[in-house]
Amino acid sequence: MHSSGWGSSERLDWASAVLDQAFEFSSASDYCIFIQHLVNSDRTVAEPWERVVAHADMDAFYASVEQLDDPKLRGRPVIVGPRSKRGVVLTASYEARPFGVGSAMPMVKALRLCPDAIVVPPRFERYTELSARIMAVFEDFSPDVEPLSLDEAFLDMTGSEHLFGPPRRMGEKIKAAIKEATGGLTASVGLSQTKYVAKVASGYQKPDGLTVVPKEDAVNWLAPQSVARLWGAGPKTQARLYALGYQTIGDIAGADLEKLQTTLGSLGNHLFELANARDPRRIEGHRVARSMGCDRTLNEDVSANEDILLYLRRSADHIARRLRRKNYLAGGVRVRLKTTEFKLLTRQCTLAEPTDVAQVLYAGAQKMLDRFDHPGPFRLVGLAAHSLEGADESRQLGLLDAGSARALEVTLDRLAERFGDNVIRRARDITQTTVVDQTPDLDFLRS
Ligand code: TTP
Ligand code: MG
Ligand code: MG
Repeated sequence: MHSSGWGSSERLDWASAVLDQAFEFSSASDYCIFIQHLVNSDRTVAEPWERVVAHADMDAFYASVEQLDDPKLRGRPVIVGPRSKRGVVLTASYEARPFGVGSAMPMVKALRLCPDAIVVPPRFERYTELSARIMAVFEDFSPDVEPLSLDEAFLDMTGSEHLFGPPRRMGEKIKAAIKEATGGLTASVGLSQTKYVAKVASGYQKPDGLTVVPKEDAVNWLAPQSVARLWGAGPKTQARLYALGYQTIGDIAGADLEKLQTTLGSLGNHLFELANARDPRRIEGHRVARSMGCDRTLNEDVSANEDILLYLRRSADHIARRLRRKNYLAGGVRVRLKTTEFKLLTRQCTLAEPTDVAQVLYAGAQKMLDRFDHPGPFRLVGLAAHSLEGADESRQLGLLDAGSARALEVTLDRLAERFGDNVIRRARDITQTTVVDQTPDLDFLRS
């Protein structure tokens, strides 16, 4: 699918071009300068890095999706967040950022800073859909992908030069593939030999950035940057570092380690290591999500058991399909109900056997529902599968009890894959369309 880096015919073309040009030089020193230039250029086949870590993060993700879907928003300051004045900004497009608008800022303040901004309410389902496409692109590039959120991931690219070329080419290819798969969204990518430096590098030239930091440059490259860029240095730690006279990462890299340890304990050691670009952490590509849930905020509050069960049934179908897609089994279920006073009530249980069958999740949820003693009404009905584990073959054999239900559900999965999730609806669901807001599938957020 991906074209390889340098083929042998390309190499021959290049070598003959070098020779052709070499004969044109009038002096030996011109020729030497030319060769030096080639050696330094990206086209030379450099020694592969011992480890290659890429970090990719979408630019102004939610806002860019809104601009992608609505051309009228392109080039304009866009704020994604609830229209309510009480809300906070989820993100802002790059056109709004020079005004100082950013994530987590109260909406009122954001609109004071940028009165011309267009506020767009979030569409989590759409972000989730694009996120899944982006993650699928990452998986085309590496078997070891560690997602950190809907819009970013680490990719272990070690040893893949023969497929994608040197690190800079890898980054270019990842960016181009994301753009193509999403219909035009941009990502910023950083590449280095460690996770920490790759992450800082992806943020270095946002938006649409590409920053490559070879191992030998990493310490010098980090040095002038603010201590705020150190992982694990939250606002409190930053204040302490400033008080101790440390402004930049270079100040920490050159600090007296004992002094750092006395004042900051083990965090001091951690920051010292990062500042010196040492970060041995591997990319954790195969961690399993802890839970997978589906909360539905309803247009009209519900009290009757049969209405609540309807939503639980739908959520069970949805979650079980995701479990099967990701090859997970759930060890338990959790039901959440939110009262009209916004009080969140939770009941959870462990299942007799881990499962990925909707009918079993639903049966568990039904039992949990009996344990709530609040009469309602409720504004939110949520179901989650918890205690997830990878489904290996031996566990599958234990699913015999629910075997026929599972077989039916797998058949429905295939239909849904071919014709879309909405092709199959339970008869009762067809008349019900009262969900106003559904939380995004955060399957990628593996903690
Ligand atoms: P980020 O990657 O942190 O931000 P971003 O993609 O909007 O912008 P940047 O170019 O700086 O990476 O977060 C990804 C999405 O997650 C973001 O578009 C909206 C959402 N988000 C929130 O809902 N609340 C928050 O506080 C943050 C930081 C992000
Ligand atoms: Mg982002
Ligand atoms: Mg991000």
